[in-house]
Amino acid sequence: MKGTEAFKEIIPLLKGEPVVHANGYICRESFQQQDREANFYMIGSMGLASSIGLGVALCQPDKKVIVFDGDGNVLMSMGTLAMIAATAPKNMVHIVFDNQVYESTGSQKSLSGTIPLEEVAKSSGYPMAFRVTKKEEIKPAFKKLMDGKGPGFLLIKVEPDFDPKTGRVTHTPEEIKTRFMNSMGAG
Ligand SMILES: Cc1ncc(C[n+]2csc(CCOP(=O)(O)OP(=O)(O)O)c2C)c(N)n1
Ligand SMILES: [Mg+2]
Repeated sequence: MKGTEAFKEIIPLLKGEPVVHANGYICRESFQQQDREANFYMIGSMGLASSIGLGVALCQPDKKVIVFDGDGNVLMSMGTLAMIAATAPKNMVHIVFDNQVYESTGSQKSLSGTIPLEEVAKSSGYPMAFRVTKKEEIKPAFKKLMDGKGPGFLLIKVEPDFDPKTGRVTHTPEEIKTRFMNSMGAG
């Protein structure tokens, strides 16, 4: 499946949950398909969506907190997988769009073709961690993670296909932070 198709499958499944986005195309594609107040876009720093998501999940234990991550982002902050597993927020769902490249910066190959990131998450101690490769598998896998006891990890294997013409997030970092906090009643 194409990366854009994976987003098309998953975005309609969202209700009001906070979703923390990794930088690059992850932010841009999600923003293009459906901008939401409850979307936090980490528009600059790579590797930090999972740490931010962990912080939100720990502070908002009554809400399901979702992270939309990229394979390059996960590889950059692999230690965060251990930190998430060790702090074990039951309400955290970590979703990785794995296109096996750093697509946002020119599709340089990442290591995720060789290193199964869901196995790394599982060995780190995520109680649920699995991969999907087909579009039809996304909905049931997402439901399983949302209904189960987290932290949960879903690796979605996708083909790189993002369009470089896809617009950038137009909100300022301050706007992103304020509306994200307001969406959770934390403003
Ligand atoms: C600390 C840091 N290093 C490098 C970059 C440049 N950069 C932005 S997005 C990106 C690639 C992200 O790869 P991945 O998470 O796989 O997402 P994809 O672009 O493939 O969707 C890189 C290298 C950055 N923004 N910050
Ligand atoms: Mg990638």
